[in-house]
Amino acid sequence: MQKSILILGACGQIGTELTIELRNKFGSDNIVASDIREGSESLMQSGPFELLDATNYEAIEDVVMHYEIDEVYLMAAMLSATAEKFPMRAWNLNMNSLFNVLNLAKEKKISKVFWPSSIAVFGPNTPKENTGQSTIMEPSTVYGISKQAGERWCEYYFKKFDVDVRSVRYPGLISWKTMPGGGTTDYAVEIYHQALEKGLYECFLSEETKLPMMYMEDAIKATINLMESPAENLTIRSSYNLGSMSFSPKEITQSIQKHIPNFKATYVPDFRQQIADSWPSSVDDSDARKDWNWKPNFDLNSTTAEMLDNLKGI
Ligand code: AKB
Repeated sequence: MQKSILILGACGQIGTELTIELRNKFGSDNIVASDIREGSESLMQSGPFELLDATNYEAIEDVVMHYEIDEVYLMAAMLSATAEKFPMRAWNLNMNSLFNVLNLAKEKKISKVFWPSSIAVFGPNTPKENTGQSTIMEPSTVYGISKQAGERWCEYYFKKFDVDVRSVRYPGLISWKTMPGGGTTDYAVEIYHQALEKGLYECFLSEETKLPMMYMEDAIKATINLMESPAENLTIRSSYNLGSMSFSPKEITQSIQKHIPNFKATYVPDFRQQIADSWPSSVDDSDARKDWNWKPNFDLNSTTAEMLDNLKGI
């Protein structure tokens, strides 16, 4: 079946690769990329592109009507570290953009929504290892509070208004095509760039801080698989835990040293340490595995090999 998809926040770390993959899968003309700013030439020229503010309901509605959009992937958000600096801007962006797409679906102007949640929904009182789907949450960051509230609203719109909304709690995402911006897990991308450029990296988290992480190819696969799964298989309409690997800055350093033996990392924790300390070390994603056959392909060492290989070629 042919369908049209709109991606909000298409120029960001996830949006860029999601746009490429959806264009490969469903045909470039059917995938409308949009962002508040312009992105890479290849993204803007490989299919339709619109400058669009995800907090502007009327503007999104115009694009949805113009392209006869069926599904919206809302990838625009302010991440954890930046959100601590601009709490109200983060809250307004993260919540208003979500209400905009949920309300478009409630009005039956679109038929399906993808919205990303995060491991940030968990907090300091959450059990750290193999963190369950439903457990103590109590997020302590602005970003986490917005993601937790968003999850509640997604489930509410599903139950009350029959909105087909789907979501995963992304861990830290590692990619080479587009840099992340403003997150606490960004060190796990920066470290590869600095290892190749300088052979040295000053990490803003302590060496033992273990967090759940995932290679972007797995994250994109999970996102599209969830969206393509039959609705009747899905038992969770807040957001699915999604796991792959967990490692600390020390472990990623050791993995890089297998390729670049002289690489050195130093550790100078800043305000992001407290955010990282409030998040789980690993998550239990058995619901995603059971409901829609989730299974990651990449571990730390295969991620390192891919990252270094691809970054060398740029
Ligand atoms: C962040 O660090 O803020 C994000 C996330 C884990 O959601 N990468």
